[in-house]
Amino acid sequence: MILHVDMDAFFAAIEQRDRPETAGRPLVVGGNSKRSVVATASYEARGFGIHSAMPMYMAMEKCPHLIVIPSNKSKYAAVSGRIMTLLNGFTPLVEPVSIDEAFLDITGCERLFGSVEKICVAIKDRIRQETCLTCSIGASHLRFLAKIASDMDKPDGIHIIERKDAPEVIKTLPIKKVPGVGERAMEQMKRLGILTLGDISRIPHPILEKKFGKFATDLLNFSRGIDPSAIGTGGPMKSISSESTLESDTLDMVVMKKHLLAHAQRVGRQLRAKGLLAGNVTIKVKFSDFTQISRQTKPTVPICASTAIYREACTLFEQTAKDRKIRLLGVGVSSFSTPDAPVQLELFDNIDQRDERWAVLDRAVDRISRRFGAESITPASLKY
Ligand code: TTP
Ligand code: MG
Repeated sequence: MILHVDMDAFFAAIEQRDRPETAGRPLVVGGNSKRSVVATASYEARGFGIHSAMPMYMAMEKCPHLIVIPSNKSKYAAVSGRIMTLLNGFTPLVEPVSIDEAFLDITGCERLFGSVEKICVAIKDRIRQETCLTCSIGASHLRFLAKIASDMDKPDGIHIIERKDAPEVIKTLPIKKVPGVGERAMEQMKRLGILTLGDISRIPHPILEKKFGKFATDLLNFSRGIDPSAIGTGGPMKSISSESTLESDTLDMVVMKKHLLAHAQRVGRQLRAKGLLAGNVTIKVKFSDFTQISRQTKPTVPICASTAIYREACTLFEQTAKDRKIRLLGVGVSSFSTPDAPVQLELFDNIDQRDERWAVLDRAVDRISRRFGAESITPASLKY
């Protein structure tokens, strides 16, 4: 049995806990400048139609007495760490997937606790005692259904999808609830007449594959009640990203590339600090009308140099709409491997002298950054 534990209104709940006078009141976490967005909203604020990623000015319009608290990431990360440690007390098979959620494989624990429901209650009690926070838990024999289930009785809920009920849940599950189905996929799904996960089984595999690539196999498996992904305990990190809202919406390529470079550097620094290589580079672009796209590419070999990440990000960026004003830019990396993996040979076979020099430069810059702070050393100009 797999559990998915997801904290309720995580950042906002921590701030409400630490400021008792705000309990039960509409509160959001985020910057309070005109261009900030809401990181998350308390459930009281959600009652006013406020949600994550909403521009702050819009949130304030919807609720004039809204309490706005600046984000304190290190505090939230510390709480997250405590929660993950505590979950490890229930089973060693814990896979943290973001700052406020984790999968747990509790197969075999039922004998100790009595039933799945009792384990869920015990976990919720333990988290409440330790952190004074609530969470919601979903349970299913399938990982993807556990994630969907944790959202079904939010906040402070437990939702168990029994094995015998899974086929009916799958048949009627709105396709947008399936993890991995974003806005772009939704459009394609609509065109194919797919409204529920059950509808997937009607579509021939080659058509699904043409439209959704590798994801087609997951979709087909999910629709048949198969989810072979095990709970990975390798650690929380699946991707590293950095993004920011620009000071004003812009069409200026130089400004945008400066931002891409800054993000590529931040991401590269974190990647190298963890001794990892990235097999995927992603950019995220939000336009002035708030529509958003993300694009990804696979470098020919896994990379970790900031310049290489920047080059990939720039190529992706140049392929996207350049004639629309841009509001937000981000760069991310994923598909990690370590230099010890077999890919190493290929990596060094392919590396050219220029990349080697960049690697030396990166190492020097990383040393300076560690000593004097992340922003202490930045490039003076752009080559592009
Ligand atoms: P979520 O689990 O998506 O949201 P939540 O915990 O605030 O609310 P819910 O009860 O619906 O689970 O995200 C966890 C935290 O991640 C959230 O508290 C703040 C942060 N976050 C952002 O900073 N920006 C975002 O756009 C989202 C969705 C989350
Ligand atoms: Mg949450």
